[in-house]
Formats: sequence, structure tokens, C-alpha cells
Amino acid sequence: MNNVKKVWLYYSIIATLVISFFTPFSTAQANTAPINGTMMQYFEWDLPNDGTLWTKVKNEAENLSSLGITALWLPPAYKGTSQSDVGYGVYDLYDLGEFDQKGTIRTKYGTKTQYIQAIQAAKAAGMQVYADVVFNHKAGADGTEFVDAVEVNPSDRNQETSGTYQIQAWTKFDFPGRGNTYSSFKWRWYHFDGTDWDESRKLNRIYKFRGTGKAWDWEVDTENGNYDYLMFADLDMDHPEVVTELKNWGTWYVNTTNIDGFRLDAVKHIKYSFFPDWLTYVRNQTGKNLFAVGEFWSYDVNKLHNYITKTNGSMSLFDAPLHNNFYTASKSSGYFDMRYLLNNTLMKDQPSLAVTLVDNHDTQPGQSLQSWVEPWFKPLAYAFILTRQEGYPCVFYGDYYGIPKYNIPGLKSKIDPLLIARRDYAYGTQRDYIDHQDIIGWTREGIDTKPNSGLAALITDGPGGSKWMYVGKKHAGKVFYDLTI
Ligand SMILES: [Ca+2]
Ligand SMILES: [Ca+2]
Ligand SMILES: [Ca+2]
Repeated sequence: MNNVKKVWLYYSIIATLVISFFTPFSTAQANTAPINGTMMQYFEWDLPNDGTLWTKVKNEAENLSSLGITALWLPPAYKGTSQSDVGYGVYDLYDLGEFDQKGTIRTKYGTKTQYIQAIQAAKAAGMQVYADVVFNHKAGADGTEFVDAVEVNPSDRNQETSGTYQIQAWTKFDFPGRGNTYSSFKWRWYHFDGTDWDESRKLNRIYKFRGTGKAWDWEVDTENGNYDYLMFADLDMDHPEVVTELKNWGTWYVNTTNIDGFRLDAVKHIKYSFFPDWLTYVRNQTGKNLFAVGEFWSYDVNKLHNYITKTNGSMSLFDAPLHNNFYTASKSSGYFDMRYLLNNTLMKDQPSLAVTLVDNHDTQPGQSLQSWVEPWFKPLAYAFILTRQEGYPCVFYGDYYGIPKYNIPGLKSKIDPLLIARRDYAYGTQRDYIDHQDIIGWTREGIDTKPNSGLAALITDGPGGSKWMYVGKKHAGKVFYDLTI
């Protein structure tokens, strides 16, 4: 076949030579068809607490869009336990950096006004914006209540390990700085299933609350017997007032911010039947076809399949098993069998609901799920998620800009060409050559509505080599060039 090139690099993306490559938008014809979707997770865990992220989003929106980023996942925008909270210690869902609460008006990322302006700028640049939604727990309560509770075994939460006794729990949320603005709902102990701190005894246990109808929610992940409880005060999704309040909040949030979708935190700890109902409600109330991706962090693809079934395909899921394959490959010193890169992944099994990723704020160094893909492998992994047809790829801020706290340099110069490859060339029929332990490849034949589209990609965890790959007869006689050098 024609149009095959030998490559000895770690990774390589070969695209058809286009004269207009450096000004790809100069031809009106190239703009008629929509480009491939690419999400960017626009934060990492260790960003400085300087209140500037929303402003950075506003300032960078045009630039990111021009590189082919079509959606931004922004971090939790509401008030957490303190100003420096990354956002997952959620205190008040209605305080987007507007009220003097927890010793601050702004959040780690800025004020409500700046957040709204960032979203407006992103949308004006043609991107979607997804909000990070944390419903599993609440933290930083305004006061305590005395609650009947029982201790459970941390590794088997179905097993009670004490009699019932009264604990002093941080479960009273009155939001004195906000009052009744936007919502008059006040959280009390009976809106929760349990907590992990008894203030009166200064005891750290996993406490399950006692009371009418009180039980860990089901169905949730079965790790530790029942994984409803993760941290802080755990919301009781069996309580109708909780469900109603969260539905009201979702509608308010979409109407207030004009976002386009959600990244849903910790879904394996939340009753599986909750989100299909919630998403249907908010989509109907707002009249928007809101995108959703859930964080079901498990390397067992069967658990992801089960969740997709139970949620009727109402949301996508992050492809955690794919991340794990990248991590394992990057740690194998060249001895990973590259034919197995897709094994047991959503990208392979359920591509239309797979949000593919390389790393995120939890897998980065120092975090709870640390499993950092080694830097040498990152360009290969990004080539894999950005130029193949399966999945909706998500680029991580920490990979793109770097993580200063750990002296990790950004890979912008490596990732940008792959974003361009995705934007302009990664279209059409895909042919796989995932057939060798060290060097694998794939081609895209291109489509007529994207002039000069089509590519060939090769990645290797070994010394390199060559491969014959078919790119389609319509490329006969064309010259391909390497986008990555
Ligand atoms: Ca419950
Ligand atoms: Ca829970
Ligand atoms: Ca619960």
C-alpha cells in the first residue's frame, strides 16, 4: 500500500501534508463540519489559593478553543470548608463565592462574578462548560447535634460493632452568611446517614445514624460491604427532602450559571438510582440537553458496566481502567505488552459513554488515588486518547501546564500537536494495528468534509521499529509528515 512511513520515534502522528497547516482556519471549507470534541479538566489539586483561576479561564478561553478544546470541566465552584478548599469539602452549594462564609467571600478560584464571567468567556469562545457536582457529603457544619448512632466496622459497614449511643455530630448547616437567599433549606442530622466524628468524645469512628428509615443507601459500591460512606457527613439519598433540595439546586445552578453539563463526584458512594432521576429532572426543568460524566473510580470495568446499566446510560463515566493501563504500561520499563492497552476498558467496551483520560487531580502525586503516569509515556497516552475514534478525551491541566508544587513540567509542547491532530485530522474510518508487544498503530482515513483529514499513528514502549499500515486509497500519492517533531 501507499503512504506508509517508517518511524523510529516513541510516538508519531503522521498527517497528510497541508499547505494551510499553520493557518488551518483560513479555508472556509474546513470550518463547515464540527470538530472532534475534546474536554479539558481545568485545574489540578495543588493550584495556589490566590483566587485567580476563573480569571485565567476567561483570559485563556479563546486560545484553548483555537487549539481544539471544546469543553472545560471546572472545579467545584461553591464554598468549601475554608478558602483553600479544593472544592470537595463542600459546605454550601449555593455560595459560589458570594457570601462571607467560612472566613471568606471568594473560593480558592475567585468570586461568583468572576466564575460567571469565565463561563461567559468560554461559551463565547465556542466551548461548553461542565460544573463539578459534589453530592456525597457535606463538611464544615455550623453546629453540632446529639444523634443516636452505632459504630460500624470500617472494612464491613454492614457490621455494627457497638450498641447504640448518642454522639455529638457536626450536622447542623444554617448558612448564617447567606441566610435564606436562593434556598431556605437547613440541613439537620436526619438528612444524613452517618459521620466519622463524635465531638463529645473526640472519637473518630464510622458512625451510622439510628432513626426511622435510617440505613446506608443501596445500591452503592460493595467495597467495604457497603461504600455509601466516604467522608464528612454523608447525605441520605433515601430522604425525600434531600432529593427535592438537590433537584432545586441543580435547576438553580444551571439557570444561574448557564453551564452545559456536569462532572458528578464520587458516584459509586451515592445510591445508583439517584442520578438518573436527578438528571432527568434538571434536564426537563432547564430544557437543556445537559452532558454528564460520573466519577466511578474503579479499575474493574464490570463495576462500570453495572453502574451504566443501573443508570440507564444517562451519563458517561471516566475510563479509570484505561488510566490504570496507561499507568501500568508507564511503570513497566518497556515490558508492557502494548496489545493489552485497551483490555478491560470502557474505551473498548462502551466507547460512546467513555470519557478517556491520562491523569487527574486525584491520581496526581500526593493525592488519594496517586497513580501518576510516567512522563515518558504521557505523549503516547495522549496520542491514544486524542487520535482514536473511541471515547471523549479529557486533557488534564496538570499535564498541560505542569504541577509546580512537585516540579513537574507541563507538556504543552507535546500535547498541542496532538490537539491539532484531533482537531484537523483524526476523522473517518479507523484501522487498528494493535498487534505487537512493543509497537502498535492505527490509521484514520479522513472524511471529505474535513479537507486533508486522515492520519497514521504509531506508539511504542520499546526501541521503536516500523509497521505497514493502510491509510486509504484516496491518499495515494500524498506526502505525509510527522506532526510530533
Ligand atoms: Ca440512607
Ligand atoms: Ca454516600
Ligand atoms: Ca447515604
